[in-house]
Amino acid sequence: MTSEVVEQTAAALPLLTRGLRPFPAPPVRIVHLGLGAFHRSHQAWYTQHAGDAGEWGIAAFSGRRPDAADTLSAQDGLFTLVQRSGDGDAFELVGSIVEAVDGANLQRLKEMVASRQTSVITLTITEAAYALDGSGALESSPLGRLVLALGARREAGAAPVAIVSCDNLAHNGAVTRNAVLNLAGRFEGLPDWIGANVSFVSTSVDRITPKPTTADLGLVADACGYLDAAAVVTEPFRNWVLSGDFPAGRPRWEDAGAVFVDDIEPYENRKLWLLNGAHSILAYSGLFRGHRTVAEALSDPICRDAVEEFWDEAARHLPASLGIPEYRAALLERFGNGRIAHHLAQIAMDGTTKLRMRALPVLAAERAAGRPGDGAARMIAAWLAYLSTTDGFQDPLAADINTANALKGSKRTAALVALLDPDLAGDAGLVFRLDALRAGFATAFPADISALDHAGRQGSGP
Ligand code: CS2
Repeated sequence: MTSEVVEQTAAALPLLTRGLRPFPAPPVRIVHLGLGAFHRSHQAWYTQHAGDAGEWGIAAFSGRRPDAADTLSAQDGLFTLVQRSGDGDAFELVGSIVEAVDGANLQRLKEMVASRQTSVITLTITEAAYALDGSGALESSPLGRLVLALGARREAGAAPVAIVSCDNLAHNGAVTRNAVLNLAGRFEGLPDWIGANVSFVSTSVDRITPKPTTADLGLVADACGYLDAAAVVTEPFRNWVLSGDFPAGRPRWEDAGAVFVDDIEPYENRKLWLLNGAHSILAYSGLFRGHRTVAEALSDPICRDAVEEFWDEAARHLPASLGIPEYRAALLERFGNGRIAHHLAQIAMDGTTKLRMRALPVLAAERAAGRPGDGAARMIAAWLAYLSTTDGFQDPLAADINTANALKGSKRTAALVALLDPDLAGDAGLVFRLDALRAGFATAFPADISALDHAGRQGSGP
């Protein structure tokens, strides 16, 4: 459906609001930063499905742009979640977000964070937003704004609160604590107050949620008979593992399937390496080889083989008790759901931040065990191949990538790898190996994959 058709539909259909579809509006006790599609398909869904959902409403603040907040605000926070499986769509109204606010509205953020009712602050601000060097105006970054709002909570004398990072970072609770304390150091006594009053919860989050398209909105209009410009399409699968304290209480998310554990690290690693790592391999190798979506890339044996090889490697460093073969099988099914058009370009963004989390730990573990770590190295090689074909990428280190990209041969490879880890860039053997692995992605789509080795070269045969 084109945007023109959507506009015509808009004229013909009523807008989704709580007036059109009466829906309970629970009191706000959760403040969320980063009002994107993933927040709507994940934390907002879990909160709606908690046994005590009636006590927990969300005030969600948008990120860089006000658009999502404006759209959702016009709908009183209400939106449709389309759960798309291989054989059909299920539509559900989600009403746990009761206030949607422009992220630039610092005054409202301060009020909401300072409120005695607020017990939980959740974050989906993207991985790259945690890498702050401590300089710059606090107003211009989500964590900076959070620190200003925590200052307001201290002044208001409100009770302890939990901050829950829902971004794909290893040790996201500790990473958030460090970043927040670092920024809070600008205010006398604030780090101590945070140390005594703020708990940082670590989580591993999972639900594949592509950026919604105009066609998705048209589908919701057709199926539901209202215009919902904030609808989100997601897969039926969802997972949430959490570890940490909630000093002022929390929704009973466990009723919706969330799991609370003491040691989150194995769960984080399983998700970040197996799901997100595979995503990065598919994104870079897939885009390089002319594919657009995850399902398309997975059907290319060169890309799929690279994923399996990386999984074999990563699995050696994950506890067998986590059911790795079953997890891998489920991932193949999820990635293969061709009805979810998960665009590789969306996953390809912020490569330097993501690869540090997805490829480097497995590479380091393999090398420590005396093996080359080709599976993890191939993920980096795919990124190198992808960067040779485009300058239209988004990355926090985009300027450095462009400088490195202008170099040739192994100098280029080393300069790009240095952006991930300077020590690795000094390893001439690894740089040489990365160039060889990169060449493997250029092999034409093979008619008979059994004739190829992992690098996509014709095998010499028995
Ligand atoms: C993806 C994730 O964009 C990406 O980097 O790997 O957003 C992924 O879809 C989610 O983590 C799934 O839970």
